[in-house]
Amino acid sequence: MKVLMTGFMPFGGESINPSWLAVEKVHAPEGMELIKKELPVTFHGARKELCALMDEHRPDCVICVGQAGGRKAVTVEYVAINLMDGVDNDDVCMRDEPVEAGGENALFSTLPVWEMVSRMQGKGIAAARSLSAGAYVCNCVMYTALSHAEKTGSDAWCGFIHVPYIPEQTVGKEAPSMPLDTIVQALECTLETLSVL
Ligand code: PCA
Repeated sequence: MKVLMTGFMPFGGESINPSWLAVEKVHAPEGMELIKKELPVTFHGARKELCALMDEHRPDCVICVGQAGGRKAVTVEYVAINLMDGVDNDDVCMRDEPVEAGGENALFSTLPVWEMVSRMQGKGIAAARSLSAGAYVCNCVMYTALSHAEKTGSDAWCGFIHVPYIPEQTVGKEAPSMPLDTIVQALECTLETLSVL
């Protein structure tokens, strides 16, 4: 099985993004080929790069990972919406724009969401399903992965995982955090879930 796992560059004034720091440290289970990439926090750039990666590698599964500062748990996203809102790292400002004009309003994750959440919880990791990936670049990337798989006739499972801040990001902030190694373990749980399906 071939899995594409992506993380993101820093954004929003942060100097690190735990999503990429964690993805970098993830080990794949025996027999799994794991391709890792860091995506830019830009609506257009991230979409373009993700589609190119899916075309080049033809993965069986695409797991995109991003930071959701303020969340207490690793959250496996359930649904992506056809909406972009926010200012990205290229200073592109989206207001009420569709990810894809004429596309479905929402696309559901094709990952085994509940199985992934319960495997993480079984290891004692704070994990939950989430019903909203927001309307920023992470949601855009999740929507793009699902839509691109559908359009290219790929049966790759695609979805998104949001991770909390790591402790060094919360100095002087009232925000929850999770150690990087726990986030890495949570991401390894997602791969283990796939390998036992
Ligand atoms: N989190 C942002 C974009 C990049 C990231 O790591 C989001 O939740 O949309």
